[in-house]
Amino acid sequence: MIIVGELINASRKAIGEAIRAQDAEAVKKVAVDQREAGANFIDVNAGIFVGKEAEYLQWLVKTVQEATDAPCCIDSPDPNAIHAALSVHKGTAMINSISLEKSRFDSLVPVVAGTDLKVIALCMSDEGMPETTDQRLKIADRLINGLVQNNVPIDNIYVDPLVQPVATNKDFGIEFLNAIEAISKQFKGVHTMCGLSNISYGLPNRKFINQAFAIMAIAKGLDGLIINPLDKRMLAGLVTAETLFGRDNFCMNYLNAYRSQLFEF
Ligand code: THG
Repeated sequence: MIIVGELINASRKAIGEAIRAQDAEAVKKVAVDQREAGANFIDVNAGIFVGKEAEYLQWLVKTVQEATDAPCCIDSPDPNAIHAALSVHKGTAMINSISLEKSRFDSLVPVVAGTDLKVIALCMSDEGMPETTDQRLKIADRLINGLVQNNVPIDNIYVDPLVQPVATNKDFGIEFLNAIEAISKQFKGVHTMCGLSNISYGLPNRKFINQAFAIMAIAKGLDGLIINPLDKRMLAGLVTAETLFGRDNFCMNYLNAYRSQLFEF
């Protein structure tokens, strides 16, 4: 399971303020806390700063890398901001994300071609956001093939089928879950990744919904999550779900998590 820590996102009030004030210590603390909680990548997102996004994203990458050894997951819909952030990143970053939108695809394929960068392939096209399993599969197929043909190893591709709020359509949960299952089965060796919180948009007690959804997605094969790694209840649920899904020899991960107190709540 790959965990991407989501907390360094300018849409969160404290982070937006820290970026605006160039408060490196505040950002570093959130990076270190997430790394110590088990994050494999630290997501960095400065998307609210129109016109300054590239500059701020570069600053976030530098600041995070001064504080931790974790690589960044560079989160922006703007290829230029991603280019800028990558130019200062040390080691192997994850790009969040490429999609089938033509300008985004054409701009980012040359960046990942023949490299060892990890890349999130977001199921979105110029026709908009997919709603059904089938629409997601068609986009995933074109994205995976396009990347593989450009010498991106399948093991470096993380397909994000795109979570949509279940409050707007009762089938948005199941269509996403079935997409995870179909993608994992049809494209052997590819990874899957998702941000969870959209599923609960507009509903009360969102944490509870996000956790239930994460566990259901793991039971369909999901192996990457963009989450708040400081949420111990969420992490306990994820570790347990992986053990139950057959990904934990001799229940060692479960037992280690129990003993380490990392997952106590
Ligand atoms: N897929 C991919 N990337 C993504 C997403 C995705 N990046 C952004 C987002 N979705 C995941 N990141 C976050 C970061 C922070 C929060 C949610 C998702 C967050 N949300 C608070 C909440 O849900 O209650 C509200 C914000 C706040 O704290 O003020 O913190 O799907 N590839």
